[in-house]
Amino acid sequence: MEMTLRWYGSRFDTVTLEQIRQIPGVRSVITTLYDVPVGEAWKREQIRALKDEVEAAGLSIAGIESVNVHDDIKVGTGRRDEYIDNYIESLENLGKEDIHMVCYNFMPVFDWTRTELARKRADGSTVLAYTQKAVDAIVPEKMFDSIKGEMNGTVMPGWEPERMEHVKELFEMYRDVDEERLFDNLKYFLERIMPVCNKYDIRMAIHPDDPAWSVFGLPRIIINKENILRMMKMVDDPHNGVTFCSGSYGTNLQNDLPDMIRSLKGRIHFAHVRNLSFISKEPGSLDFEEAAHLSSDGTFDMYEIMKALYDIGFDGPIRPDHGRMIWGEKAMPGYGLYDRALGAAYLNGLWEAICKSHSK
Ligand SMILES: [Mn+2]
Repeated sequence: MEMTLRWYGSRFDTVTLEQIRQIPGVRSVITTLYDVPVGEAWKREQIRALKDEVEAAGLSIAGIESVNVHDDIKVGTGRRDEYIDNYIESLENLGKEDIHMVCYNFMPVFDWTRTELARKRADGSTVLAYTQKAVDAIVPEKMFDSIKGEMNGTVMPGWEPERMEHVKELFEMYRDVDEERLFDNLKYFLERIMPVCNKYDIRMAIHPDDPAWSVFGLPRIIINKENILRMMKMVDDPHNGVTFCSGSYGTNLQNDLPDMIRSLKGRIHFAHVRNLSFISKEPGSLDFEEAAHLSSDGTFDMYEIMKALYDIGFDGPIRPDHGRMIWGEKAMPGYGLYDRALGAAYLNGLWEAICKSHSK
C-alpha cells in the first residue's frame, strides 16, 4: 500500500505540501482541482500545473479525490451525455498525465451528512459527529445553515455555498429517482466511461454514501456489501472499483468491515481508514463521533481492517481520514494536519507489524 494524505491545493488547504512531506512514510498526495465547477472538463494544462506543484515539493500525485459527477448524470436527465462527455475528457487528460486512480461518489444532493463539525470531547479535541435526533429534527434545506458556522472559513467538499443555494431545486430534481433508477444511471455512466478507463488504465473508485443509509428520503445505494457487489457485477470490469472507506461503511453497524474488504479482492482501488466512536447504537437515538484512528479510541478494530487489506494483497493508495482538531489547529473540519499525521503514523505502524509477522 501507498500511504497518502488528502490535499485540497495551495489556495484552499491550510496544510502545506512542505508539512505533508515531513510526515514519515507519506510520499504522495490525493488531490483535486478544487475550483473547477462540477460538470466541466479538466484541462490538461491545469492537471499538469497541479502535478508540477506537487512534484516540486518532493511528492507525487497518487490519485484524484474527487472528479465529481454532475447531478444531471445521477438523475439521468437529457443533458447527461453532454456531462459524461466532459467527464471522459477529464479522465483522458488525467490518463495522459499519468494519473490512474479517480475517486468519485454517486450520492444525491448531499455528499455526506454530519450534525456537528466541532463536538468537544473530554480531552478538549473537537470532532465531527452525527446524531439521528438532530437529523430527524431538521428540514433538509436548512442542513447547510446549521453547520456552516463551524467550517472555520473553509469550503467543505459537497457543501459549496453556491450549490447549497439551490438545494430546493436539487431535491426537486431527485423527486422521481429511486434506488433502482439510481443504479440504472450509475450503470449507464460506468458503461460509457469504461473504454477510456481501459485505454488509460484508470481505476475508478466509488466512495460509499455517508452515512450508509437513506437520509431525508433521498435514495442511497453504495451502502453495504450486497449493493456494492451488485455494482461490481453490473459493470464487470476491474477498472470499476471502490474506495473502501471504513468510516462511511462503518456508520452502519450491520456492515462487517473486514468481511466486506475480503469480498472486494482486486476491486479496492483506494482506502480511507478511520475509526468511529459510537455513543449510542440505538437506531432512533444513534450517536457517533469521529474518534482518533487508534482502535482503543473508538468502536472498530483497526488491526482487523488493516489485516483484511493485507490479506487481499491491497497495493493501492490509502489515507488516514478525518482527524480530530487538536493542539489549537484551525483548519477545515476533519482535515487538519496533526491528527491525520498521527493517523498515518499509526496505520503505517499497524501495516509494518502485519507485514513482518506474516513474512516469517
Ligand atoms: Mn471517506
